[in-house]
Amino acid sequence: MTDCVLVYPIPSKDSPAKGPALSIFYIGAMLEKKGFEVEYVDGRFDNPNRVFDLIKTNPLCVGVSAMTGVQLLEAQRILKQTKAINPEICTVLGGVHPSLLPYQCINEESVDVVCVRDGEYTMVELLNKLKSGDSLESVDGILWKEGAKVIQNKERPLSNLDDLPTPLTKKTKRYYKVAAEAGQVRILSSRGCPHKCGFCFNQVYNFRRWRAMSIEKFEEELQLLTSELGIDNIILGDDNIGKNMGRLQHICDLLRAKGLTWHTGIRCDYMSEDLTRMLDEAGCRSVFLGVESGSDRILSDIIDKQYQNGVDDIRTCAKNLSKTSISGMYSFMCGTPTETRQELKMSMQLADWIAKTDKKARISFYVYAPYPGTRMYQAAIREEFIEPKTIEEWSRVTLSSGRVPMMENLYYISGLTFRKDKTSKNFPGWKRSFIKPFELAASWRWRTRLINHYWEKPLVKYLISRAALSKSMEE
Ligand code: B12
Repeated sequence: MTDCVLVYPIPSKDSPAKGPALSIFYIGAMLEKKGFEVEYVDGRFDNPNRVFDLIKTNPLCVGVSAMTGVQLLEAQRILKQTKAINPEICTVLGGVHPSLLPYQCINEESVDVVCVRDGEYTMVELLNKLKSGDSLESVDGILWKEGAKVIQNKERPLSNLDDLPTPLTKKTKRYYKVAAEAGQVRILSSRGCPHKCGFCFNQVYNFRRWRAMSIEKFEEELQLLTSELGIDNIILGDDNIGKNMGRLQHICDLLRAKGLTWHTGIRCDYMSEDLTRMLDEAGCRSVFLGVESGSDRILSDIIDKQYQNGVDDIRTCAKNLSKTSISGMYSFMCGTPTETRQELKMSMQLADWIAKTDKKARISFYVYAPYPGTRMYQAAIREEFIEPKTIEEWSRVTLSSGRVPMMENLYYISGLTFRKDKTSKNFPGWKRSFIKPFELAASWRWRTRLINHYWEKPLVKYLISRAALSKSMEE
């Protein structure tokens, strides 16, 4: 009999991400190791009926993962359906969003338990209690309901990564195979980050603590992934891969020895000439860089990015990358609290400079989305952000939909101007002719900075959503 169904609802309607759903696989691997019967559902790949067929087998528990945005609404729908099928099944909501807003989430009628932060040990203890029929009062790291009363148990310390079984198991392998085919297998060598960027979940979720697995454990997991999946390409999904440079060098040695090409995210100020060369020689082919802004004031006073030389650190990074075969994905964030029109123009100027300096640069402008519990959240509320009060309202907070329409315009205009890689994937071959006129118009708008009245936007949005839909149907 199934003890637990773990669900990863579809995270976005138009994202091509096919990476493994580590949020539930880590938990499932621990449950499997402890002898529980686990089934997995990934909303991106499984038949929509699978989750309900599994719920009808009456598992002890249905655990659903959610981050802020689209995934949250889908999570709510599944939890409601679970209760409609069998109100006796214990429903658990976990993930980044419920960890940041546990009280709002536990007040959802269809949620019995909210798991705060890491779920591996919490779920083992919870399932043991459900099996024995005992009270949940001694399970650390949860909020739960006793009748009409909400009870918050003791906080659970963050897990030691060396104690966690690898998320690739016999049952998760089929999802890993999809990721492998798409070149999107992800591995984590550490979690958390010691920096204090005011928009990031890390300051609240990980208490700005960086925790790493030992190099031996990393090597073991890497070996398992490469031998089981036959991959020659991997993504290091750490929040901060460069926190310990000696360790990163060790990781580079391991990746090079395996002949893997790889991708990661890294802070711009870490990208010295030596480090950039080291990554290049070790097979790194792309890095995601949180540039955020071209204004020193925004970087230091609003975000607190902790760059010693402000925007100059970003320029140095772009110059160093331009001498290598690594492609940088430079991510800007517009609409941060107190950002002026002039400062936004500074970001656009920096983007132009990067595009000229580093020919392989890919550049995206996202709209700042205020996430609960973060330092900049209060500043956003002081401006004009209306605090969402329900799961439905939170599900509409995304990185492309601006509170100010002009910001949303910039997301599409910069995308069509600088993300030819994305456009050619979405509109392959002759299909490119549909979007071509809008690409030309967007480049002209970018150059002339005419971003206020973007009358083509509804058409562009329509074409992109159609392209994403037809691509997912083809696949
Ligand atoms: C990979 C990723 C994605 C992928 C996911 C698909 C995939 N699997 O490849 C994609 C690209 C789709 C994605 C999209 C988005 N993402 Co994202 N993403 C991440 C990233 C980088 C890693 C997630 C991960 O695998 N973590 C590792 C696992 C092990 O950690 P975890 O998820 O926290 O899970 C643990 C606990 O939370 C808990 N847990 C999790 N689920 C559950 C469920 C149960 C039942 C229980 C008990 C416990 C539990 O236990 C787990 C194990 O310890 C994170 C950053 C991060 N470090 O988490 C951002 C992050 C999760 N994303 C975020 C967001 C907001 C988004 C968007 C929704 C943004 C938006 N609003 O538009 C978009 C989706 C829309 C779009 N246009 O693309 C935010 C979430 C913030 C928040 N407040 O929720 C993060 C934290 C990034 C950030 N720095 O702010 N994302």
